[in-house]
Amino acid sequence: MEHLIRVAEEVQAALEEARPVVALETTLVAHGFPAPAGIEVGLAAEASVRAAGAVPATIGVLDGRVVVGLTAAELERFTPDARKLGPRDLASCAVQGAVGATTVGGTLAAAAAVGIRFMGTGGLGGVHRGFPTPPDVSADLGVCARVPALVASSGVKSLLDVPATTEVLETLGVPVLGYRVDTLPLFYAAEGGPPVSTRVESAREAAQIADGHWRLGGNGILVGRPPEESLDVTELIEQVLGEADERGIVGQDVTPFVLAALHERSGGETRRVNRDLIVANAGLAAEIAVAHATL
Ligand code: PSU
Ligand code: MN
Repeated sequence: MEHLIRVAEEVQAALEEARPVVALETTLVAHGFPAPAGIEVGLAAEASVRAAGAVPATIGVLDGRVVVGLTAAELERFTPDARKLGPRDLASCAVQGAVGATTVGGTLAAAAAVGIRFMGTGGLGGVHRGFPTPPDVSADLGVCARVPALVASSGVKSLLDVPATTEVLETLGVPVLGYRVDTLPLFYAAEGGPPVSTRVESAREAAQIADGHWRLGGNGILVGRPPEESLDVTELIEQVLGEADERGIVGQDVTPFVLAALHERSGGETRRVNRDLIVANAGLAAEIAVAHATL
């Protein structure tokens, strides 16, 4: 596998000694924030994982290999022209020698290949609103069904159909745990989402449930943690989605367009909340990974 995957020494040592490791994605670094802000967010998420006592493994494709544990200098290469990689794209990108930023699904696929079971991020991909033709359903959901890993998040991407996404997660057998909440956070907003399948009160409880779920043959688990500072941008999101539609913006271009417009019209508020929740979720993923290592 070495010609295809490169695992950083620190990550490899932690995995061999069964110490906690948390995977982090690069799509949010390259495409989630106006460049170069994503780099700072990625580094802050790594620091948050370390502060909670785990080893961060930021994942992306570089120089013909899937890299698990990017250095800070390598992270700087994840600019907006990086490819956005879902699980289907990892091998193609490596073979073609392009720079590839992994989504949640792409990151989990690579993490699973080396035995990492925890990840922190902003929001999971899911079912897009309005059931357009052709439909747009994130590959993140399929990977959650196939891979034994826990993802700490603030729910799913704000522009999605959140109830439809939680229905699909139920169909796929993916537990949706609310971290000290009864409903799945709506990314920027703490309240108003669909009910979670189980509320948990601590990182240890989430780790115990993950352990049980995996022993029973289950795979992905989504943990939803509300943002510290709740922002209601429901109407703004609907307005911006309408504009994207009018302009014929579809597929992978929708998220960057929406995030940029939200940022601009909220006077930078959405970007600040987005950054802070990513950093906090990385820390929660690490707390759960640490608890899991001591079960
Ligand atoms: N949430 C955000 N910004 C993002 C993403 C999620 O607020 O950029 C990214 C994540 O990497 C997620 C991906 O896995 O979007 C899903 O994209 P798609 O719907 O194309 O699968
Ligand atoms: Mn999509």
